[in-house]
Amino acid sequence: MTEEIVIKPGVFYYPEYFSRAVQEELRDEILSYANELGWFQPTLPRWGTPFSVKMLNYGPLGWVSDKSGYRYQPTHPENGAHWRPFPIHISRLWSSLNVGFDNPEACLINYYQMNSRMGLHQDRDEEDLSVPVISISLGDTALFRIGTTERKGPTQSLKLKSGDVLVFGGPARLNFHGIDRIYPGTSTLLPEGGRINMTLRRVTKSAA
Ligand code: MD3
Ligand code: FE
Repeated sequence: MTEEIVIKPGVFYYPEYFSRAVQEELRDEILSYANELGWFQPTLPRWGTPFSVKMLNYGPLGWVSDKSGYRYQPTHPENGAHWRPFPIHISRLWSSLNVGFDNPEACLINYYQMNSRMGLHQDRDEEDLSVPVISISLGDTALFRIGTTERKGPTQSLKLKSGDVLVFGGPARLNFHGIDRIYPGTSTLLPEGGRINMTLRRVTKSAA
């Protein structure tokens, strides 16, 4: 097993959880998937301003955002295709980390180019906020920031590298968080550079 570092209550960090070989398998799967379906461009509800991040999902439900709002749905918002099932290493991660809840239903893939950012936000579009969210980083290093349940609360920064895994649960599940910047040229994993983040989520109530 890999090292487990407790960042704060509810936040567990597993540096370089995935080997280079597994990272390459995940990369190849994601790039072939994006080649088939195309990334979608999420936009802010109401205004329609595009995010700087492109997205895709695996699993029965995927997170999408457009002019009508944020929601989970089984299909790609721009072409109606159903999301692919979870890659095996992703399903295995949930059971290996003994999350202790029903299986995840969504895996959101965020693709960051070198100038992409993600502002401080909370993840609260899921029905069951007692279930943790698991994040996997691939490609260039990112400066990640995590705060408290209040927007103005103190924050901590962490550099996320390719292969790192983070778990957010319990008291940290509703903490504000975001990506301040991507460090270009810090990884050779992605042929065009940038960073891919995957987040595994339970969307509906978990019985367990
Ligand atoms: C802390 N993604 O997709 S992953 C997101 O790197 C998102 O792409 C970032 O925030 C990224 O919503 C950060 C780490 C993460 C994910 C979910 C969390 C941190 C979290 C939920 C609660 C608290
Ligand atoms: Fe988030």
